[in-house]
This record gives sequence, C-alpha cells and structure tokens, in this order.
Amino acid sequence: MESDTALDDHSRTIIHVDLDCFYAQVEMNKNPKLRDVPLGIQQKNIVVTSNYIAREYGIKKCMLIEDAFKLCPNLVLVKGEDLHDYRQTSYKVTALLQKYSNLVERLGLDENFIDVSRIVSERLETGANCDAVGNIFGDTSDMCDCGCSERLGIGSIIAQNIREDIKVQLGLTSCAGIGHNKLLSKIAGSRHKPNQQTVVFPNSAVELMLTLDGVSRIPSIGVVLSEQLNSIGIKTVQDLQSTNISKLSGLLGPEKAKQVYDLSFGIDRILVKSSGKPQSIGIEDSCKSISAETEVKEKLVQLLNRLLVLVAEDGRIPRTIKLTVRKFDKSSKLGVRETKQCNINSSLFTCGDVTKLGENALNKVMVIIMRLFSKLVDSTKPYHLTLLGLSFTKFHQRSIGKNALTNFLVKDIEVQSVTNIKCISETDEPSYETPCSSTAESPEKEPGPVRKKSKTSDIVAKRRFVKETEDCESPLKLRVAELRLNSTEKPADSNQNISCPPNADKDVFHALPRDLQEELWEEYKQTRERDIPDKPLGKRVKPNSIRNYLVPR
Ligand code: DCP
Ligand code: MG
Ligand code: MG
Repeated sequence: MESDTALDDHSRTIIHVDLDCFYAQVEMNKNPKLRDVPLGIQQKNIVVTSNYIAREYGIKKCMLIEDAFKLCPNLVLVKGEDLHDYRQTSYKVTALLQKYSNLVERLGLDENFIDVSRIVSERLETGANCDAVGNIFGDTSDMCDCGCSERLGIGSIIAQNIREDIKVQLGLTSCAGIGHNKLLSKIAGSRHKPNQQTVVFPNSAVELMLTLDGVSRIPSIGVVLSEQLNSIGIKTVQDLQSTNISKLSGLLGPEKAKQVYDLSFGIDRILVKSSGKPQSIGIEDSCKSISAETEVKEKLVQLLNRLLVLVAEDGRIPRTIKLTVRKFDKSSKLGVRETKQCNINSSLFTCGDVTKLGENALNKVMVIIMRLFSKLVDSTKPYHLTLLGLSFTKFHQRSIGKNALTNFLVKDIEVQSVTNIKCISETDEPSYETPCSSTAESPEKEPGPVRKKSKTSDIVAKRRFVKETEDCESPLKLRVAELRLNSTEKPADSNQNISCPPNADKDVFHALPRDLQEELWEEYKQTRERDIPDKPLGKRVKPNSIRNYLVPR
C-alpha cells in the first residue's frame, strides 16, 4: 500500500516541550545542594526519575532502589510521593507557554504541545530570519518547497525563546522538538537530551520513524495496540510500513488501520487541542517558621502582590480566593496543609489593571485574607507555620458592561448565586485540583448579560444561605467589604449617618458605601413622590435601579 506522504499537510508548526528530569529539577530548585549530587526521586521502592548526574551511573527511570544503590552507592534519595509541588510547577509551565499560543495541550505533568503556526506566519510576514537553530534531524539537502522549512526554522527559534523563558522564569531546563505535527515534534525532542532541541523537516519524517526501537515506541501506540500488532507479526516500524493494509484493517477496522499505518511514515493529522487555562492561579512560599501575625501579614502582602501580577497576565476574573497554610507537625515530615476559601467580588477585578490596585483596596483584600487566616490558625495560641499560599480560583471571562453601577451589583449577585456561595475547608488539597481541560475548567455557568429581573430571589437565597452556614465567610459581610473596595469614597465631611429607607433591608443598606446609600435614598424619595397621588410625579424609577436589588418584594 502506498503511504500518503506526498499528500501530507505541512502547514502547521508544532513544538513539543518536555522538562528535563522533571521531579528531580523541582527538588533541586527547592534545595540547590542537591544539584551537585546524584539524585533519585523515590516513590515506594522505585526511583521514578533521577537527575542527569545519577543517570551517568546508569540509573534509569523506574529502577528498584536496591538496584540503583548497586550502581551508585552515594545516590541521594528524595521522596516524591507528594505531587503537589510537581503539579504546581507543571501548571506554571503551561501558563507560561500559553503566552505564546492559545493552542497548548498538556500531556502528563512535564510535557506540552504548542501549536505556534500563528506566530510563525506573523513572523514570516515581517521577513524574520528562518534559519533553524539547535539540532537538525536528518539530511537538509532535499527539502520540500512548500514553505515548511522556513516555518519550521522560525518554529525552532520560537522553541529556543520558549526554553529560555522557562529557564529564566521558572529555573527549569527542557528539551523541545519542532515538527509539522505532534508525532514528529515529540519524537524529535527526545533525540538530544538534556537541555537541547531538535527540528525535523518533513523530508526526514520516515527516517525519524525508523529510528524507533519497535512499534511500541510510537507515541500514540499503547501497550494493547502494540500487542495486537505483534500478534500479526508487526514488531518494527518497518514491519508496519510494509504491512498489507487489508490485514491491518481486519485487525483494527479500516479507519484505525489507516491512522496507525500513517503513523509509521510520520503522518499525524491530530490537531493540538487546547487544554484550557488552569483552574487556579496560586503562589506559595515555604519557610522554616512563621509564628507571629506581623510575619504572616508581611508574607501574605508579598504573595498577594505577586499573585495579582499573575492574575492580570491571565486576564480572567477570579471568583474565589483561597488561603493555604502548612502547619508544622512532628509526626509528619511534610507538615499538615490546610486551606480555607471564600468568594470575592469580581468587580474588584473589573476596575482596570488589578496590579495597580490602590493601597486602600489592597488593605481591604488583606482584611478578607486575614479573616480566612483566623479561621485556619488560632493566633491566641503559639503556632508554627512552614508555608503560606494564596490562590485565586473559579475564573470567568472579563466582560465589562455599560452601566458600571448596575453591573457592579449584578455581577456580585451572579457570583454569589446560591450554587456559588461556598466556604470550604479542606485539608491537603493541591492548588490545582484537576488537570486543566477545557471541559473540566468551567463547571459553573459563565455570567450572562446584565440581568434585569429576579434579583430579590437571589438576595433572599443569600440570606437563607448565610443562616445555614455557620462557619461561612458571610457573603453579605464579605460583599460589604468588597463593595467598598470599588466605591469612590465620599468626602470625610459627610459623616452623618443616612437612615435606611423603610422599604430597604437595613443590614444591607448600612453596609453599603455612602454614595450608594445616597443614591438609594434619592430613588426612595422619587418612588414615594410617584406613589403619593396628590404630589406631582417625580422621575420614574428605572427598572434596573439599585433599589431593586435591596428592596424585598
Ligand atoms: N514519572 C513517573 N513514573 C514514570 C515516569 C515518569 O512518575 N514511569 C514522573 C517522574 C518524571 C516525570 O514523571 O520526572 C516526567 O517524566 P519523563 O518521562 O519526562 O521523565 P523526566 O522528566 O524525569 O526525565 P527526562 O529528562 O528524560 O524527560
Ligand atoms: Mg521529562
Ligand atoms: Mg515527559
């Protein structure tokens, strides 16, 4: 059977990035002394990976500890069963890659495919240099003339930028493969390790496939499929290339047979599928000991400022803030992680650049954070914390409506609808709970357009909810603090209290910033005038007025 190599589409440019000795690098970054020793990462009685110094002794992934010690008696082992830090780092890498393309697909914890076709064509238009950098697989004398060599050349330059960025931003080295499809980019990347990159041009695709030691080494062929192929005598890539397609179709069905057959020639039509943005953006700082509130505050302010930069870069608006502490515990080397979270008012993030929040606003977020802290740590007793972390979760897309005031309230109500009002206390929960995927990312509904009806039911639902959840950060109280963050404070001369209009909820009214209280009064006055028959009709209350949010019906 003829392969379709002549019809293969070379239009895309795909980069595959795989971090070097991933778990080991994370541990070496945590403890730089480990960089100069042979290091193995232990899970149960297995070395799951090791740094490249240890690999020089012949240590391989998934080797038994006792075998590893035979090869390298001075091997240093670090436990790698808690994946938290690996996950955190993994998502930071994906987030960084998402700056280059919105088509980033995660594969395991340390690999990502990035479809950079769009930036490549932009660079091509500007007449950028197309000479490939890094290693080149195969012969470059008989190149295809469809433009793929220029595109892949630019792709290799982008790959180099990306790897430098990962190194500078996160202190991690990586390998990259550049090809016109996922299959080739992944295989090419593993050609030269560590801390290198390799580009493969379409004319060398078949040759690259033939370097693989058996069909089981073709990335998308798993154990079951490879056993099926073995059962009909297909063991090597060459066997697969020269197989009779009807024999293969009999085994796998025509569609799958064609797909598997094509793989042996380096043809892969599967597109890079965006894994979506991370579900949570967080940062943590570990330390030997924090035992005073001033230190706690100082660390959290630093964390908050750094976190706001990340949130601004992400561009989405978070609905929840989460505080993590790790308490020192003699019986557990890792300590005990505890988290507490509460909803925040998304309008805080719609006011423009979140990295430029005023000091006043920051202080108010800190009040919320310290309230969470007081729920996690009893500061009237001595405490010993070894880590503090902050994260934002439950994102929705930034959308700024026309009517700032209404929007401001409606958004708040949307955020705090009954299903969203939560105050969860968890133990040992990683900040990135589930692998990011576009389907898993947004289980909640996104806020729709500005609502004009049914606000009261939300308010009532909120009140009911507050009564029912004792330990919960009161959404109303919280809302108060956050509403204030977004209001323009009234001048200090207006200290006289405004009494609550009879038709409004007192608690909510008094919690509002003064300018909103004044607006409510104004509206109440107008309604009264309208409702009293012998008075001339005042300005009619707008259906979307602020009063509607507060007046029980
Ligand atoms: N891993 C694991 N079990 C395996 C293989 C790997 O738990 N059987 C973990 C440890 C690795 C991480 O996954 O650090 C990434 O796997 P890789 O195969 O990419 O291996 P490394 O990144 O460690 O090394 P390399 O430099 O070869 O990529
Ligand atoms: Mg790796
Ligand atoms: Mg890997």
